[in-house]
Amino acid sequence: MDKKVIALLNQQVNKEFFSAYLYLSFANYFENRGLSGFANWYLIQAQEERDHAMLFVKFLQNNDESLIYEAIEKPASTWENEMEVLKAGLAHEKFITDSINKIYATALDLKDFRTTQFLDWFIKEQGEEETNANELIQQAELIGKSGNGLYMLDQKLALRVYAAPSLVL
Ligand code: OFO
Repeated sequence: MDKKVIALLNQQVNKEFFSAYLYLSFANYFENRGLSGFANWYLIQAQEERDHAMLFVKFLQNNDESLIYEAIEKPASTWENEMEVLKAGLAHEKFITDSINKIYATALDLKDFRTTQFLDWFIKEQGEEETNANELIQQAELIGKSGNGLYMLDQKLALRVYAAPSLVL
Protein backbone atom coordinates (compact mmCIF):
# COMPACT_ATOMS: atom_id res chain seq x y z
CA MET A 1 0.00 0.00 0.00
CA ASP A 2 1.08 3.57 -0.65
CA LYS A 3 2.46 5.47 2.35
CA LYS A 4 -0.04 8.31 1.84
CA VAL A 5 -3.00 5.96 2.10
CA ILE A 6 -1.52 4.16 5.11
CA ALA A 7 -1.00 7.49 6.91
CA LEU A 8 -4.57 8.61 6.21
CA LEU A 9 -6.01 5.28 7.39
CA ASN A 10 -3.90 5.54 10.52
CA GLN A 11 -5.23 9.04 11.19
CA GLN A 12 -8.75 7.76 10.63
CA VAL A 13 -8.29 5.24 13.45
CA ASN A 14 -7.66 8.19 15.76
CA LYS A 15 -10.61 10.18 14.37
CA GLU A 16 -12.98 7.26 14.93
CA PHE A 17 -11.78 6.82 18.51
CA PHE A 18 -12.15 10.57 19.01
CA SER A 19 -15.71 10.29 17.67
CA ALA A 20 -16.43 7.66 20.34
CA TYR A 21 -14.93 9.91 22.99
CA LEU A 22 -16.96 12.92 21.80
CA TYR A 23 -20.18 10.91 21.89
CA LEU A 24 -19.37 9.67 25.39
CA SER A 25 -19.08 13.32 26.35
CA PHE A 26 -22.49 14.01 24.75
CA ALA A 27 -23.96 11.06 26.68
CA ASN A 28 -22.50 12.44 29.89
CA TYR A 29 -24.06 15.85 29.21
CA PHE A 30 -27.51 14.33 28.70
CA GLU A 31 -27.20 11.98 31.66
CA ASN A 32 -26.49 14.97 33.90
CA ARG A 33 -29.69 16.60 32.65
CA GLY A 34 -31.89 13.60 33.41
CA LEU A 35 -32.25 12.75 29.71
CA SER A 36 -31.12 9.14 29.88
CA GLY A 37 -32.74 8.26 26.53
CA PHE A 38 -30.52 10.78 24.72
CA ALA A 39 -27.60 9.48 26.78
CA ASN A 40 -28.41 5.93 25.68
CA TRP A 41 -28.53 7.01 22.04
CA TYR A 42 -25.06 8.56 22.24
CA LEU A 43 -23.59 5.69 24.27
CA ILE A 44 -24.57 3.35 21.45
CA GLN A 45 -23.22 5.83 18.93
CA ALA A 46 -19.91 5.75 20.84
CA GLN A 47 -19.88 1.93 20.64
CA GLU A 48 -20.39 2.15 16.89
CA GLU A 49 -17.51 4.59 16.55
CA ARG A 50 -15.22 2.25 18.43
CA ASP A 51 -16.30 -0.51 16.03
CA HIS A 52 -15.41 1.77 13.13
CA ALA A 53 -11.96 2.44 14.60
CA MET A 54 -11.37 -1.29 14.95
CA LEU A 55 -12.43 -1.92 11.34
CA PHE A 56 -9.70 0.48 10.20
CA VAL A 57 -7.23 -1.26 12.54
CA LYS A 58 -8.19 -4.67 11.15
CA PHE A 59 -7.95 -3.46 7.56
CA LEU A 60 -4.40 -2.17 8.12
CA GLN A 61 -3.44 -5.39 9.90
CA ASN A 62 -4.97 -7.58 7.19
CA ASN A 63 -2.79 -5.74 4.70
CA ASP A 64 0.30 -6.26 6.84
CA GLU A 65 0.69 -2.57 7.51
CA SER A 66 1.77 -1.28 10.89
CA LEU A 67 -0.32 1.10 12.91
CA ILE A 68 0.30 3.56 15.71
CA TYR A 69 -2.28 4.57 18.31
CA GLU A 70 -1.91 8.34 18.71
CA ALA A 71 -3.21 10.40 21.66
CA ILE A 72 -6.93 11.07 21.60
CA GLU A 73 -7.88 14.74 21.81
CA LYS A 74 -9.98 15.93 24.76
CA PRO A 75 -13.59 16.38 23.62
CA ALA A 76 -15.76 19.40 24.50
CA SER A 77 -17.87 18.88 27.60
CA THR A 78 -20.00 22.01 27.95
CA TRP A 79 -22.76 23.24 25.70
CA GLU A 80 -25.41 25.97 26.06
CA ASN A 81 -28.36 23.66 25.49
CA GLU A 82 -29.48 20.33 24.01
CA MET A 83 -29.81 21.73 20.50
CA GLU A 84 -26.18 22.85 20.52
CA VAL A 85 -25.11 19.27 21.25
CA LEU A 86 -27.24 17.87 18.44
CA LYS A 87 -25.80 20.42 16.02
CA ALA A 88 -22.26 19.61 17.16
CA GLY A 89 -23.07 15.97 16.36
CA LEU A 90 -24.10 16.79 12.80
CA ALA A 91 -21.05 19.03 12.27
CA HIS A 92 -18.80 16.25 13.51
CA GLU A 93 -20.35 13.68 11.19
CA LYS A 94 -19.81 16.04 8.25
CA PHE A 95 -16.18 16.41 9.27
CA ILE A 96 -15.79 12.61 9.32
CA THR A 97 -17.54 12.24 5.96
CA ASP A 98 -15.09 14.74 4.50
CA SER A 99 -12.17 12.86 6.01
CA ILE A 100 -13.31 9.52 4.55
CA ASN A 101 -13.94 11.14 1.17
CA LYS A 102 -10.36 12.42 1.18
CA ILE A 103 -8.97 8.94 1.84
CA TYR A 104 -11.19 7.57 -0.91
CA ALA A 105 -10.00 10.21 -3.40
CA THR A 106 -6.35 9.55 -2.54
CA ALA A 107 -6.78 5.78 -2.87
CA LEU A 108 -8.60 6.18 -6.17
CA ASP A 109 -5.80 8.39 -7.55
CA LEU A 110 -3.33 5.65 -6.65
CA LYS A 111 -5.55 2.89 -8.09
CA ASP A 112 -5.70 1.34 -4.64
CA PHE A 113 -9.02 -0.41 -5.28
CA ARG A 114 -8.76 -2.62 -2.22
CA THR A 115 -8.97 0.50 -0.07
CA THR A 116 -11.76 2.12 -2.09
CA GLN A 117 -13.77 -1.09 -1.84
CA PHE A 118 -13.23 -1.16 1.94
CA LEU A 119 -14.28 2.49 2.20
CA ASP A 120 -17.50 1.96 0.23
CA TRP A 121 -19.17 0.71 3.41
CA PHE A 122 -18.08 3.82 5.30
CA ILE A 123 -19.31 6.17 2.57
CA LYS A 124 -22.79 4.65 2.94
CA GLU A 125 -22.55 4.58 6.74
CA GLN A 126 -21.66 8.29 6.86
CA GLY A 127 -24.70 9.09 4.72
CA GLU A 128 -26.88 7.27 7.25
CA GLU A 129 -25.19 8.95 10.22
CA GLU A 130 -25.66 12.42 8.77
CA THR A 131 -29.33 11.60 8.15
CA ASN A 132 -29.75 10.40 11.74
CA ALA A 133 -28.04 13.49 13.17
CA ASN A 134 -30.18 15.73 10.96
CA GLU A 135 -33.39 13.99 11.99
CA LEU A 136 -32.57 14.46 15.65
CA ILE A 137 -32.19 18.20 15.03
CA GLN A 138 -35.46 18.36 13.09
CA GLN A 139 -37.34 16.48 15.82
CA ALA A 140 -35.89 18.73 18.53
CA GLU A 141 -36.89 21.79 16.46
CA LEU A 142 -40.47 20.50 16.22
CA ILE A 143 -40.56 20.07 19.98
CA GLY A 144 -39.27 23.58 20.63
CA LYS A 145 -39.50 24.40 24.32
CA SER A 146 -42.08 21.74 25.13
CA GLY A 147 -40.91 19.74 28.14
CA ASN A 148 -43.50 17.12 27.28
CA GLY A 149 -42.14 16.72 23.76
CA LEU A 150 -38.57 16.48 25.02
CA TYR A 151 -39.62 13.79 27.48
CA MET A 152 -41.32 11.81 24.71
CA LEU A 153 -38.31 12.07 22.40
CA ASP A 154 -36.11 10.95 25.28
CA GLN A 155 -38.34 7.89 25.76
CA LYS A 156 -38.00 7.07 22.07
CA LEU A 157 -34.21 7.40 22.09
CA ALA A 158 -34.04 5.11 25.12
CA LEU A 159 -35.20 2.28 22.84
CA ARG A 160 -32.13 2.31 20.61
CA VAL A 161 -30.17 -0.93 20.91
CA TYR A 162 -26.62 -1.70 19.86
CA ALA A 163 -26.09 -3.66 16.66
CA ALA A 164 -22.67 -4.80 15.50
CA PRO A 165 -21.54 -3.32 12.16
CA SER A 166 -22.66 -5.18 9.04
CA LEU A 167 -19.11 -4.98 7.69
CA VAL A 168 -16.99 -7.96 8.76
CA LEU A 169 -13.29 -8.16 7.85
FE1 OFO B 1 -17.59 6.54 12.35
O1 OFO B 1 -19.25 6.90 11.85
FE2 OFO B 1 -19.79 8.59 12.16
O2 OFO B 1 -18.36 9.44 12.65
